[in-house]
Amino acid sequence: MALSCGIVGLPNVGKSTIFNALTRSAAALAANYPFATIEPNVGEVAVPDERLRVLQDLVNGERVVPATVRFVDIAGLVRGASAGQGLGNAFLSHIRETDAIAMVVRCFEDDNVTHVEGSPDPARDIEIIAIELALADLATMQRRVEKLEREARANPKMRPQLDAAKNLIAALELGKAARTFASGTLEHEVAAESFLLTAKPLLYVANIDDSQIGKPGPLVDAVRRIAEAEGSRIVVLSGQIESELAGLSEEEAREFCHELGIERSGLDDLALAAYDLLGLMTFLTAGEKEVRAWTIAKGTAAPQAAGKIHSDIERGFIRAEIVSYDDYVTYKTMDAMRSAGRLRSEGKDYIMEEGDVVNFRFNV
Ligand SMILES: Nc1nc2c(ncn2[C@@H]2O[C@H](COP(=O)(O)OP(=O)(O)O)[C@@H](O)[C@H]2O)c(=O)[nH]1
Ligand SMILES: [Mg+2]
Repeated sequence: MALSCGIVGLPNVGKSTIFNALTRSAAALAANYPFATIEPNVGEVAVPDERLRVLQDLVNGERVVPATVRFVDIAGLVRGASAGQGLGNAFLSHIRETDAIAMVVRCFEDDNVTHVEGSPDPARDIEIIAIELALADLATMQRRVEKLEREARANPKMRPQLDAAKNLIAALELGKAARTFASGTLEHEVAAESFLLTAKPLLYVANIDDSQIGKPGPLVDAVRRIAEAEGSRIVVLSGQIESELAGLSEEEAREFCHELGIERSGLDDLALAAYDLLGLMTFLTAGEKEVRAWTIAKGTAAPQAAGKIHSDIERGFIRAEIVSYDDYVTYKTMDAMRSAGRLRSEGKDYIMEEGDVVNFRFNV
């Protein structure tokens, strides 16, 4: 299963606008690749990668296939969701199925668009969502503690698990997210095993109006302060502008960005940030037929990376011939890379690095 990033937030903050722009621009930019929407609310989005075009020029590649990241548009969460308000637990279970969270925070003012709480207030709006997620996790952990207490009575070895679960409850009651426990701690492990919502990595999306482009107002500052305090990332974009950009050709979009004084679409920033948040990285293949970015989890070994291309390559793996992207661009031809000693031969224990350009050798 591909990892996915859920788009969450209060109703009417621009989640669907951003989701639709993401999937529409992906479809428009890569007409030769079946992106599109998998289900109405699940979309596969291209991860922008300048390196592909550079490699394409070098090897005279016919086409380019970018890496993708999967987004899920989740219906709005309201105050009381954990107690069944709105669609309540159905929303929460949709979030549970995702691997990371992009929380959209409304930073645009528009009297024509109702705000469920009256008017945008990022700190309060973020807190409402955070509290609902924490309350849902509390209920999960309370059931878990009951079970662990029975288990610990029969088997004292379960004691540390039980203690960790109780520590998680104490933290959640203080409004702290489970993700604040560092990886390597037992609390972190128990939280992941329990699929806690607040254990998922999170980034903030500040949805601004066009008047704030290039000069973000106090609402964005409020989101930024919260993100910084938590060590979370923030992406600032305008859902409305992005949905206009998504309908344009690449050329027109570049011109429009130029007029607005922005370098590129905020959606690119979002796709990149989500990719990183999910712990994903890219290796590259460069052939005449196709120059392609492949997605793997950080820390993946060469044979499993090969398996992304085809299970036969993983099964018959002999070695990986690798050049780093930078060397590829510097030396340009295989011969030059080889004589400069930049072409490495790596075995089955090699851990792939970002931007490795790879040719796998395998037995059929
Ligand atoms: N002014 C303004 N309106 C927006 C922006 N983004 C979304 N909207 C509007 O807000 C309303 C709710 O947006 P929607 O994406 O359906 O919100 P969701 O409930 O979070 O999925 C729609 O009428 C959008 O056109 C924005 O950046 N600026
Ligand atoms: Mg929506």
